[in-house]
Amino acid sequence: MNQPVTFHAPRRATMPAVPVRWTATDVLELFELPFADLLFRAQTVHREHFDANAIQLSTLLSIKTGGCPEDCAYCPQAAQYDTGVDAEALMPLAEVLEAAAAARAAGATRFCMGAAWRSPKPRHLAKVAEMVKGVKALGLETCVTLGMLAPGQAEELKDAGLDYYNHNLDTSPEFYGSIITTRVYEDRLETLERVREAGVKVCCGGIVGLGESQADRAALIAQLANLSPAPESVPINELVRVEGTPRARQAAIDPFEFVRTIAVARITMPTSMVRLSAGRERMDEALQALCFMAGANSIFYGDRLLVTKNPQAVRDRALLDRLGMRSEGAEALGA
Ligand code: SAM
Ligand code: DTB
Ligand code: SF4
Repeated sequence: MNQPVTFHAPRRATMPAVPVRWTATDVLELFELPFADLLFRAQTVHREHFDANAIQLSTLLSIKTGGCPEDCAYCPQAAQYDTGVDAEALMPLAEVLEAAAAARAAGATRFCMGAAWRSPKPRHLAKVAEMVKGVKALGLETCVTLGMLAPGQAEELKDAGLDYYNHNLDTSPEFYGSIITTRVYEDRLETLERVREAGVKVCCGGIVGLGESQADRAALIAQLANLSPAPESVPINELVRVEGTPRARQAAIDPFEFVRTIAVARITMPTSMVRLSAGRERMDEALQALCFMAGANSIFYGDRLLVTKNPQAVRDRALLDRLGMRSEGAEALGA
């Protein structure tokens, strides 16, 4: 990594209308740049497309917790791991709307509802559609993450007013089988296609620190960047190591490597929102500031992610304030 690295531009198409394709090797070359050069490139790209001092705030709510039949090795909500997370029923509409109103009052602009399902049943989807309608009526952007979608389900959500569907690729195609065996990469890509075809915006990212190699991280970013178009939102999660999951004892990733992943996502997906997602609870403020300098321009905001902790909202507001950064919904910052 100390060797000077020649950067090869991605194989740009000659016709401007054809989107840029990134090979995993192109992306790996970005990862291998000296840290300061990589950050400079990421910042340059970031400032071409965004206000570098603005951060978007999304609040998460687990509307259906635990008892999931899938075997994602990182997930505290998988029924087969003993993590102390009990299976609950789908949350009543009124409770969801109460949480959404509180999130809006605290300054969030997007409300993301997550369910621990492999895929939603039709009767469940109808209830989630009601939640989407209600949250949208509060003036918030809406996002849901419900697992794999069957034909027609993305359209049903779109009709209810859904803005974004979150469905992560999580890791590289090559490493995927070591993390999840109950569904394949193709399944994930198929759901993403259904979401796109329904006219719902795509929120799709991954997890860093699962034990994958740098080449795997590069391959994940290449997969995301080559989606056509690239996802509008790209959550980059650091693994939250939860007792009882197969990845509970995973060694933590080098913090600079995490920052590199953010920077590479920013460079390869210049107009996407890149979200510094799970894992902030264990990051100090300097590291989070580096992530913002690398091009992250969104965070999960609120004291909880789905079932694990997130930094307290009051601390996040203080951090943004110290950095002279503004959030969308900044008028609520003093609240
Ligand atoms: N069940 C649905 C699915 O898997 O698509 C939706 C909810 S699932 C919890 C949403 C995402 O949360 C996963 O794709 C994964 O990227 C992320 N996630 C879950 N557990 C995590 C953990 N321990 N650390 C970091 N990210 C995690
Ligand atoms: C995403 O990429 N990260 C969020 C959201 N999309 C749904 C979930 C993070 C979950 C972290 C562990 C937990 O609290 O369950
Ligand atoms: Fe289930 Fe989603 Fe957790 Fe996988 S990540 S076990 S699909 S809730």
